[in-house]
This record gives sequence, structure tokens and C-alpha cells, in this order.
Amino acid sequence: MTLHRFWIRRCLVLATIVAALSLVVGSAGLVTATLSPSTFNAGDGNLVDSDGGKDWNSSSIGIDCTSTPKKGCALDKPTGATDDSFGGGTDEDEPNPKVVAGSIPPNKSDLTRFYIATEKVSGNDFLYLAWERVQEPSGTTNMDFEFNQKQCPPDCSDNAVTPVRTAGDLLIGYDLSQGGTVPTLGYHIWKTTAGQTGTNPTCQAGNKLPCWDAVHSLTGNFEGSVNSVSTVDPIQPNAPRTLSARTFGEAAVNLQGAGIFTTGQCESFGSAYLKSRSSDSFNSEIKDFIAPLKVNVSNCGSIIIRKVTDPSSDTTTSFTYAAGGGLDPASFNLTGGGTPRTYSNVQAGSGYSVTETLPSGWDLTSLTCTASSGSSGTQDGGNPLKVNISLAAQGTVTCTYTNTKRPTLTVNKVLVPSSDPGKFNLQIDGVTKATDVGNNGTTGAQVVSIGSHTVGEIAGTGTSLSDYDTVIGGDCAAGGSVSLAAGDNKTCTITNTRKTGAIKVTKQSIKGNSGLAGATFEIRDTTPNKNLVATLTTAGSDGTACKDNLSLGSYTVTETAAPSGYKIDNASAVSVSVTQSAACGSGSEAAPAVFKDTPLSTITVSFDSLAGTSTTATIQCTGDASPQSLPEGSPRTLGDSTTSLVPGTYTCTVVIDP
Ligand SMILES: [Ca+2]
Ligand SMILES: [Ca+2]
Ligand SMILES: [Ca+2]
Repeated sequence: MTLHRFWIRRCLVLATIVAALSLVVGSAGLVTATLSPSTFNAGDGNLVDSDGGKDWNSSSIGIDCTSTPKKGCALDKPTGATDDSFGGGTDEDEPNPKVVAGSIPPNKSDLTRFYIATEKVSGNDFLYLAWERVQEPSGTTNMDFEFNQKQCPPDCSDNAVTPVRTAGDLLIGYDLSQGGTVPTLGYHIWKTTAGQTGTNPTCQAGNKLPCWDAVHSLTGNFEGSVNSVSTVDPIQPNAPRTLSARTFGEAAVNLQGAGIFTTGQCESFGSAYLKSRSSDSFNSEIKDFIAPLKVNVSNCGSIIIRKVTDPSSDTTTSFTYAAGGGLDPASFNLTGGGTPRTYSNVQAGSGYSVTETLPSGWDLTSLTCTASSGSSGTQDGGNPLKVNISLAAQGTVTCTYTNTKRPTLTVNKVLVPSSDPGKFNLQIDGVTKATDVGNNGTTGAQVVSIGSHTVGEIAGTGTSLSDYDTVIGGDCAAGGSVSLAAGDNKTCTITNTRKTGAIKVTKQSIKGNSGLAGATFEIRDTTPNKNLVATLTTAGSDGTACKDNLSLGSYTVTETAAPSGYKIDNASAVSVSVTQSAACGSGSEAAPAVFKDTPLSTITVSFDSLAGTSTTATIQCTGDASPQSLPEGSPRTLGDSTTSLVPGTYTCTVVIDP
């Protein structure tokens, strides 16, 4: 700084001290922040941090006129025919200010931009304001910053530009007496009812509600200054811009000290705009304005609880939450992908909490929070379903509960044939989930963990697994393994097919072991009743017959009829065990020892007398007790279909004329 500028600055400071005791002189003669504990310098009439405190170009103040949306910055339309202003005699109390274009008198404040910032310092909420204008007008000028609780859009007044006003909205007047560089600040509250809490009894102008109430002093709770010499605005766009004297003004306000914020009571303004008034008179016409900027000026914060489900396709399961610490409502429900629960206007403080109740079949996967500076959301050390929240003014804590739906696994039983009496215990991972089930039995849907599982079974009452061929199918692999993801509902089926075997009988002649067709057999079970299971007749040159589809177990085979010309050698029942699955022709049939039959023969002896009846004869063959008469011309046959002769040596003695 040159000595010359130093001298100017010093003179300015001295003049300022005379007019405003709230400003002090630094040890080096610089004007420094005085609105303790804020270090923001609203008393130096410039925008640059040059003394170790903060000013409009400080990064922590966060002004950005080029971002979308702009941060703490609003730019007016270009000066001239398109510049928007209020018209038609609109004054401050008009709830629906009329918006016109190009009617700003050259002798009034033609605004160009404004800045808004907030800062919490040692428990105090500070509001920082700045305006810029094209030129210093002649005569008295006033700038009013209006803060609305609602935003436009969506809540617009009739002009579709400014928000509708709500009881408790704030108007900060920034007055410069004629020729002065010393701002005087006061504020008004939008008053809609006579006894409205926090308002003065009378309106600032007139007596008709709604109105801005009579001014509240800000003395002692603000610091303000106007540039008495040209200064440079380094904030883009079009930076640096040289601002001629008295075209820039700034202020800092202690919102608690001023009574605008009350401890324990939420105040929240979402929109701000700047306007110029044509004279000291509060009900004089308001002229130029800079359209509203969305802001967050509040002594409260927001808590947002979000819900994520895995699988995300589950958007219907309702999760219940308890909200503690005075949050209202004290409970709420969320669904995956649904609208988060937002608690707005939550007083800054700690001790807030939210606790989830886990629905059946769900796990908590994660509980994470994001928090703006000074606020926090932390999963409780003892209860992972609980989050503890501390909220700074204007802070936001967003917590996300992610829950995973456990999969379910169902094991069904099918028996073939369906009438089979077998009983089975169905298992998942070796644990029985259904006992002694038969055909169409099931475990029902069993909640299981994500990952791989194995289904199986053990024999139930009176059942042997070895009696069945078992196939596992459905969603399971043949070995019973199945893998489940979050929310999967899978079903596996264990099909038990009763094993059946076959009995093959073979009939052979004892002579040459040749196969004999035409032998008849009975197969009977071994129950006390010895039920007839099948009757078989051998056929073909190999003399076989077969019966399949027999349950495993013990049977008897009995030959009941021999082929013609043969005799049954063994008419007793022969035991056969059917021990393995087999069908006729498979080669695995159960087979008793080959049944042998004996071929039968007859012997015929005849006697003819050549001399008429003069001679007779007798015959005595093996087995005859005594000689038999053998009449002439009538042969005698030994053996017949029932008493035929088995192979052997037979001797017949014929005696003629005994
Ligand atoms: Ca400053
Ligand atoms: Ca304008
Ligand atoms: Ca303008």
C-alpha cells in the first residue's frame, strides 16, 4: 500500500469512527472486523481479505457467480431496457410486487449484483450481505434485502418471480443517508396477524395487515460499510471489475444478537433478493431488483434418512424407524427406492437418533452418513441399527440404511410312484427342515444366507434310502448344491423313485439242458398270505420267462406245470431275493437255479397169435408186481401223460402160453 493510499484510508477510518462507533481502527490504521467473534471484514468497504480475516474473496465464504446454480451470488439483468424492476407504484408492503422492465430512473440505484453468505462462529450465526450498483445516485438511496422462507418456484407470488411471503419473513434495510457512506441497518418482520410472536405492534408504514412491522434496530449487531473510494471486485464473471466510489456496500449481521434467530426456535430462509427503494420513506416506490437467489439461512438443519434395498427390485417391504432426540414424527417408514424421510428445520444440536427395526428375513448391510461441515452422523457403537446425529445450523446429515433381503430355499419331495409309502427327512446344509414327509412334502421356504447351500435327505420312519433311485433337480445341481443371491427364492426337488427288480426263470430239460417252453411258474411274495405276484410261462428255445417291476425283496418261485412230455422235478417253492434295480432283458434280473424237467416215455408191447386164439401171453415189466395178462391184438402201454416213464432201464418179460 502506498503512503498516499494509506493516508486516504486513515482519513476514511477517522471519518467512519465519528459516524459509527461500531468500527475501530487497527493498530496499523486498517479497518478490521469488529463484529466479534466473526473475522469477516464488512467494515472495510472492499471485497479482499487483506488483514488476515475473511472477506468476499475468501474461499471459505464460498461465493461463486459462475457455477450452476450460483453460490451466494445473484446477477441482475443488464442495465437498460431489459433490466427488470418493480413498477406501478409497488411499495414494500405489496404482497405481489408488479414486475416491469426498463423503468429504472437514472437517479436511483441501478443494482448489478449481490452477495449473500453465512457463517457460524463460536455458536453465533452470522449473515454477510453485499450489493453493487452501476453508479452513485443523487439523493437518498436505500437497499432492502428480503429473505423469504419459501422459494419461487414453486411458491411464487403473482409476479411469478418473487416468492409468496410467509409470516416471519425478513427484510433487512440498508439505508444510506443523503451523501453518506455510512450505512444504517435495521430489519422488519412480515406480519400477518396482530399478535404475531416476535413482531412489533405496529407496521412500519400504514396500519393494514399484512405488513412489514416497525423496524427492529440492529445497532450493536451489525457492521457495515460502503466503498468511499473506488475498489476492485475480483469475483468472476468479468473480473476484475473496478467499482467507483459508493457503488459497493457490505454488512455483517449477528443473527442471534439481533434477535432474528432465537435459540431453540427454527428460523429458515430459503430465498433472498435485493431491491432498491426510491427514498427514505418506507412506503415509497421500490424500483430495481435482482431476482431471488436460493439460499439457506437458518439456525436449523436437516436430517435425511435414505433407504436402499438389495435387491433393489424390492420396493414394497416397509422398514420401520424410531426417531429420537425430539424429531417429529417420532417414527416413520421407508421402502427401497422410495422417498427419503426428510426432517427439515431441525434445531441445531446433538442427541438426535434414528433406529431401524429389521423386518424378518432382512439384514442390515450398511449404515453410512454424509454430513456437512460441523455436523455428523455416526453408527451407534452398541446398536448397529441406530445412528446418532449431531446437527450444526444449516447443516445436513444424510444417512443411508442399506438392507439385504436374505434368500429363501425350498425343498420339495416327489415320490414315484406317488402312492409310495416312503418317509423322508428333508435337509438343508445337513439340518432337517421337514420330518417324515411323503409325496408332495416340503420344507416350505426357509430363509438362508447368501451364498452356497446343499440340500439332501435322510431316511424317515420305516424307509430305506437304498430302496430308491434318487434325483435332485429344480434349482439345485444334481449333487444338491445351489447358490443364492440376495432376495432369491429357489426351489429344489428330491425325487425318489422306488427301485424295482426282475425275476427270470429258466426251464431246461435234464436231457441235454435244452430250453423248454411251456412250463408254468408262480411268483409269490413272502408275506403271510403269500400273495400271487405273477404267473409266468416259459417260452422260446431258451425256455425263459421274466417278470419285472417288482419291488425289492424276497419272493418264491414255484413250477406249477411242466411242458407236455415232461415232469416237474422240483415242485417246491424256491426262494429268490430281488436286490437291485433291473428290468427284463437287462441282464441284472434275479434268477433262481435253473428249473429242470425230466422227459417222459411210454413202452408199448403187443402180442399177436398167429393161430387164432389158441395162444395167450402175459407180460411183467419193471414195476409190475406180478405178470399181467396181455390179450391178443391189444397192445399194452406202459406209462402215460401222468405216469410216463422217466429215463432208465426197463425190463419186460413176455410169456406166451404161460
Ligand atoms: Ca469487506
Ligand atoms: Ca433488475
Ligand atoms: Ca440493475
